[in-house]
Amino acid sequence: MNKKLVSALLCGAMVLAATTPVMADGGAADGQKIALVGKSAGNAFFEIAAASFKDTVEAEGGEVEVVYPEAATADAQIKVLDNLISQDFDAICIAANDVNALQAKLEEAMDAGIKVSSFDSAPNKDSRQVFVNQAGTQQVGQALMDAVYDISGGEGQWAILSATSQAANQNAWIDVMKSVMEDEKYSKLELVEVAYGDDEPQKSTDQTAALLEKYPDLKVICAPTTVGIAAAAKYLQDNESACKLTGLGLPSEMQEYTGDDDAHSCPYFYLWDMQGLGTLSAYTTAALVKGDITGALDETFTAGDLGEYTITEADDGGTEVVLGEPLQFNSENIEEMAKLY
Ligand code: RAM
Repeated sequence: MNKKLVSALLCGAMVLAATTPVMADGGAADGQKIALVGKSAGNAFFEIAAASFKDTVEAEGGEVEVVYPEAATADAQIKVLDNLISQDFDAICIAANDVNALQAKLEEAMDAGIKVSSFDSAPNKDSRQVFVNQAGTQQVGQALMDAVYDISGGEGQWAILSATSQAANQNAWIDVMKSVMEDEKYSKLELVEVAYGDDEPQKSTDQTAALLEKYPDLKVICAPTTVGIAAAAKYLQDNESACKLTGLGLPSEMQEYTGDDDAHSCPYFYLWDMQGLGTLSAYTTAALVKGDITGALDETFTAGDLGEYTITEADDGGTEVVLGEPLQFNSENIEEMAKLY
């Protein structure tokens, strides 16, 4: 090599070294290409989780593509998956719009050597290697049922305003609520209807209005969806309804509706650590790609600053990693928490 060429190359290398951001060398996601698939577009819930997921993977040396289906359906997610499988992704982490309908497609992905994890909403146990559960399914269902009991005074009519009728996570929580309700303690509560707002604000508003019209004595609506609860909260509050609300919501979307007095439609509601959900999902997926875990029971791994996690058995017989407990948001903490998510 002649001298001029050597010095040009050296110079280029120096410029590159000076302009390339410092990457965590050998980070937990080093060189990995991961796709994150949400249930639907335009939902702040997925945007918040995706931002933490992306930040985590990038800080650990990998790349993330966040993809949303055209609609909150399994068919629309199958289209997305088809497209992802034809590219060179190391892993897909998905929040499922249906428990069983994605199985063939996710098995195809795994057969093609792509690691498959899920977060928020689990496809069945054969469709994934591991599920990142934001808060135990039982715990969420129990917390919601107890909130309905408490807010209603232990008796009267109540209804559920859910997301889509196929949503894997909402259906799992609703099943737990129904089984908790079999206990004698809840015998004076009557679940009159499970309505579906499809995680669309307008449809959720319309469904809330329809519930109030059909059941004028309705005491409580429980909406285990951030989109549904925000729409119902506004409708009930604007109409000064006597019907109260609880469920799962984002503090930032619920702040103006949360309070113990008549002026607010929602005394309290639940969710979980949203940034933690994105971060834990990222580390879990990266650990699958790295080969640190396979998704089998009792395996352990380190999720950065969140610490060490152990893979446990999920209710559906597959495996999961549980982030933590459901968190309650009420008039005391809503202002602080709304700043976070
Ligand atoms: C909506 C989605 C999501 C669910 C939350 C509580 O944003 O349906 O899957 O986890 O609500």
